[in-house]
Amino acid sequence: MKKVLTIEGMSCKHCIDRVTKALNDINGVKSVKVKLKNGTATVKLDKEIDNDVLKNAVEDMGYKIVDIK
Ligand SMILES: [Cu+2]
Repeated sequence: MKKVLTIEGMSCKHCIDRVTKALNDINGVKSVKVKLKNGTATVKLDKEIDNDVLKNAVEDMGYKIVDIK
């Protein structure tokens, strides 16, 4: 299972690392691939995770989620 997060505010490799770590730390997240150019994070999940959990993890880091598919 997979979700694609569209994130506003990422501007450099440091941002990629922070977002990747924040998402990886969530129980049930198997892998995270952030594409800076597209402003997206593709998250592979071991189990269903509520969109709010993903959103809060990223927004706690100071970025903004504009879409989750
Ligand atoms: Cu940055």
